[in-house]
Amino acid sequence: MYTTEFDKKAAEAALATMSDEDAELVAAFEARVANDEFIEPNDWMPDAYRKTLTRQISQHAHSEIVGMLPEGNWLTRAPSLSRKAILLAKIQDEGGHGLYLYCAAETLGTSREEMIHALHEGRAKYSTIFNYPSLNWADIGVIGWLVDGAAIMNQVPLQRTSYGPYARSMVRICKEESFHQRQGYDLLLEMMKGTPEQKAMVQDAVNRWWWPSLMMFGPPDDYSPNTAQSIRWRIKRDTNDELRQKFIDATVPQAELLGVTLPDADLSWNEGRGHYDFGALAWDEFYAVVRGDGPTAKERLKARRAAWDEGAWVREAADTYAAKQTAARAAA
Ligand code: FAQ
Repeated sequence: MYTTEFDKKAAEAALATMSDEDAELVAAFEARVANDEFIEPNDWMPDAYRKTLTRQISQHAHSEIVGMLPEGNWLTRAPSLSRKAILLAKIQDEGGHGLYLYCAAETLGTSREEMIHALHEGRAKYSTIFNYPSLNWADIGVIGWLVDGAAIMNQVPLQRTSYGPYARSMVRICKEESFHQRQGYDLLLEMMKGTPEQKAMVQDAVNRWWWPSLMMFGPPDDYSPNTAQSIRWRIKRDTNDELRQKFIDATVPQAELLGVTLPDADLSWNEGRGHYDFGALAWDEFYAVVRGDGPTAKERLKARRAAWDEGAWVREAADTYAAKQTAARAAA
């Protein structure tokens, strides 16, 4: 199944049994990747490349779709019409991102339906971040600032990922994520001009979302089974730890401008490294959330399964309409 961990032993075994023709195909493929050419759907590619891309892109698509839920929770309670309109537009953008990404993943040979079933059956992962609850209105600002901020840091380099459809989908997604981050930061700036209670809400939201946002970048490089091969195939352009560090370096000055404290006593500028040092992440918590034990994991999957069931009539109507159109064209 495409959601299983990249199997290095199987890849080695496959290499051992490779014919001369296969070895030539692999060499030509690797030369194209090394030359920064895009690999397109009909091009030859190693099975492991197809498998890990399908895994990553589908996980990314699921994250966008599940990621609509924590913000959707606040749509009916937005404090003004304009904040509601902005939030609605953002959530719709996330839905669009999911759809581009499912399309990109489908070009690798797995149907959207199969991917969605894997999500609903708990076989496919989605980002750990969306298994945390959104408890107050400031969470909406912090999701934009930190969660979209982390997503952008990870996704800007993916505009140069080696698989053409994934790279192209990232161009528009990154533009929209950039707007999302600004709207979140703007919302927080506004709240920080408000009452002591509003400022406390922002600080509380930052305290809860900071560490989970850092976990979005995935496990440390030494414990990341996929990174080395994905960097070699230019699926990933930077490692998990490199992106996490870049995100922290970019975010600390934004926190200072906003007037909030990041909840890490070990956070300090290291002149020698030219980077911020930071405290240890709770990796046990990360792995527990990846396994499906996140605070809102059951609620999220329940909501996604319900949306699928409740949308059955729309899919049936669309299929019936498409069949009628095909029949009409055939009769013409
Ligand atoms: N959560 O070997 P690695 C967003 C899994 S979009 C859950 O390091 P890899 C927009 C990983 O899949 C956010 N699982 O894996 C938005 C792998 O699973 P395996 C999503 C995680 O793939 C904003 C295993 O652990 N973004 O936020 C996580 O090389 C606001 C080992 O890890 C993307 O998906 C995690 N955090 O690197 C929407 C970006 N981290 O092999 C709404 C594209 C790792 O057991 C509101 N993806 N795992 O099946 C990537 O760049 C990569 O897939 C990484 C993980 C960096 C996430």
